Amino acid sequence: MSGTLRLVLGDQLDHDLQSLQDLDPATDRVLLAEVADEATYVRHHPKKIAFLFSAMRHFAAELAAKGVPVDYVQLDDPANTGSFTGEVKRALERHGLGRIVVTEPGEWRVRQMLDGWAEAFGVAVEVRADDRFVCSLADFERWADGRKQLRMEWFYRAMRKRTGLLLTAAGEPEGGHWNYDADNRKPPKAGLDSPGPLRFAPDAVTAEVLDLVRRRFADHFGDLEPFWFAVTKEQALAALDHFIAHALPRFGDYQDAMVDGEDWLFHSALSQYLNSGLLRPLEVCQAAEAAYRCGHAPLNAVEGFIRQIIGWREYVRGVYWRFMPDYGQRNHLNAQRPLPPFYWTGATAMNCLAKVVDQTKREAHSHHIQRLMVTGNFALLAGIEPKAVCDWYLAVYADAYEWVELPNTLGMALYGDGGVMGSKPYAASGAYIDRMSNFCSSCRFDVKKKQGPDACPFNYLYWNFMLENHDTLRNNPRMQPILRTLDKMSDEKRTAARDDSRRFLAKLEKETRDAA
Ligand code: FAD
Ligand code: DLZ
Ligand code: SF4
Repeated sequence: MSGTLRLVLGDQLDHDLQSLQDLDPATDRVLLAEVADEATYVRHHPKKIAFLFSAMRHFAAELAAKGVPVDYVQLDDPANTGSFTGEVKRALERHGLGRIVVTEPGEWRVRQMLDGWAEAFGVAVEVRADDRFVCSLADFERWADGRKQLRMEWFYRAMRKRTGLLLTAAGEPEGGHWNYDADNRKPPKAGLDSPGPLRFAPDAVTAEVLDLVRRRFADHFGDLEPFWFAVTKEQALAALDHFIAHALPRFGDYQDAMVDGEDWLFHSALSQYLNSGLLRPLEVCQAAEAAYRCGHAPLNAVEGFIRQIIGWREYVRGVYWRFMPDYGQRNHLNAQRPLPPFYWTGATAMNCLAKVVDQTKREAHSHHIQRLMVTGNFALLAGIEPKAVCDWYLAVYADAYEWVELPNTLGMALYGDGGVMGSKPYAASGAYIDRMSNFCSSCRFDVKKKQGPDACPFNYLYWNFMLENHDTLRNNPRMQPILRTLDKMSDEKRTAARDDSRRFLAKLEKETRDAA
C-alpha cells in the first residue's frame, strides 16, 4: 500500500493547511465528506449546514482545478456511511492507501475518533498541528504552565508581542496602552445605521446545497433562507474588505450595544469564515491594523477588534484543549434546570430574549453581548444545566465548534468552570440590558420594577442567584461588593426576590414539561 489519504475536515478549508503540504498528486488523494453524523450530533442550524457544505464543495472544486486528486462524498451518495470513520475506511480501500494525514481537529470528540484509526485500519496516522492559529497548543501549554491563574489579558499581550500587531518600532503598545476598552462600549443612540455584512447571491453550487438541506434538515431550528454567506475564500476576503471599509471605524464604540432591528451594528460577521478556514486570523488582523495605520479607523476600534481575535479567540482554544475532556462536564454552580422551550421558539414575553432568539433563528448569528448578557445571562441566573445550554449554542450559531463554543458558554457565560474563563460570573440585572439596548422600552415587563408580576424577571432572578450561590461565591474577591450589598438587604426584599423567582421559575418549569 502506498500513497496517503489527506482528510480535510469541513472547518479546515484552507489551501495552505498543514495536511495539504508535501502532497504528491501521483500517489495521494484528498478526502472531503459530507457526513450525517457531523450534521446531527447536535441539530445544527440549516444555514450553518448549507454554509459548510457549499464551502466544502467550492473548496474541493478549487483543489481539483489545481490538479489535486480529490474524493468528494456528498451527503446523498447512496454509499455514504454517514461518519468520518466509515468514509475514511472506504477511501483507504478504494485507492489502496497506506497512510492518513490530517490536521488536528477542532473538537475533542473528533480527535478521539481519529486516534482510533491507526489500530482500526492498520495504517499510519499523522496528525499535524493547525498553524491557522497564532498560538500553537504546545505554546499555550508553555504559557499556562506554572501560572496560578490564567487571564486573557496577559495572554493577549504576549500575542501582541509575538505578532507585532499594533506595536511601535520600540516594541511598545501603540498609543501607550494595551487595551482601549475604557473608550469603548457606548450605549446605543437613536439612528445608528449600520452597514451590515456583505451579502452574496447563491450560485448554482449553493442552490443545489440549499435544495439538499431543505430536504434533509427541514426539522432543524432556524431559517435556511435568505442565504447570503460567502462560500469561497475570495468572497470571504470581499466580506472582510467591506467590514474594514464600512464598520470597523465604529466597532469599538458600539461593541456592546444592542438595537432592535439592527442585527449587526458594527460587528464583522466574520466568525464563520474564520472558524471554517476561509479566512486566517492574522490576515484579518493585519487588514484591521492597516486601516489604523492609514488613518481610516481609530485605535480604540482596531485594538478592540484585534483583541477579540488574537486575544479571546486564541485564548479560548487554549483553554479548551488544556482542560478537556473533563471541562465539558464541569458544573461549578450545580445548575440543574432544563433548557426552557423559548430558546427554540422565541415565545416569551421577555422582549430581549425573544429578539435575540428571533435573530438567532433568522441568521444563525447574534453578537457577543447578546450571547453573553441576554441568553447567557438568563441561563446563568435561572440555573439552567450547562450541558443543555452548550448544546443549544453549538447547534444554533453558524460559527459554533466546540473548541470555541464550550469555553465561551460553559466558562464565560455560565461560570461553570469556576473561574477559568472569567474571574467572576457575568451576572447582570435588567439595568444592564436597559443601558446597553432599546429592548426594554417595548417589553411587557418594567425594567425599573424590582418586585411583583410586572417587574423585569432579570431583576429578581439576579438577587435570587446571589442568594442561592452565596456560599460558592463568598470567597471570590471580585464578588465582595455585590455580596456586601446582599448582606445589607432587608429580609423583606430578599423574601420578595426569592418568592418572585420561585413563582417565575415554577411557571417556566411547567412550560418546559408541557413542551416535552
Ligand atoms: P466580532 O464582534 O466582529 O469580533 C471579531 C472576531 O473576534 C469574531 O469573528 C471572532 O472570531 C472573534 N471573537 C470575538 N469574541 C470572541 C470570543 N469570546 N471567543 C472567541 N472568538 C471571539 N464565537 C465563535 O466563533 N463560535 C462560537 O461558537 C461562539 N460561542 C459563543 C457563546 C457564548 C455564550 C458567547 C458569550 C460568545 C460566543 N462566541 C463564539 C464569541 C462571539 O460571540 C462570536 O465570536 C461573535 O459574536 C461572532 O460575531 P462577529 O464575527 O461579528 O464578531
Ligand atoms: C459542522 C459540520 C457539519 C455540519 N458537517 C460536516 C460534514 O459533513 N463534514 C465535515 O467534514 N465536517 C462537517 N462539519 C464540521 C465538523 O463537525 C468539524 O470539522 C469537526 O467538528 C472538527 O472540528
Ligand atoms: Fe429584558 Fe427585562 Fe428589559 Fe424586558 S424589561 S427587555 S425582560 S431586560
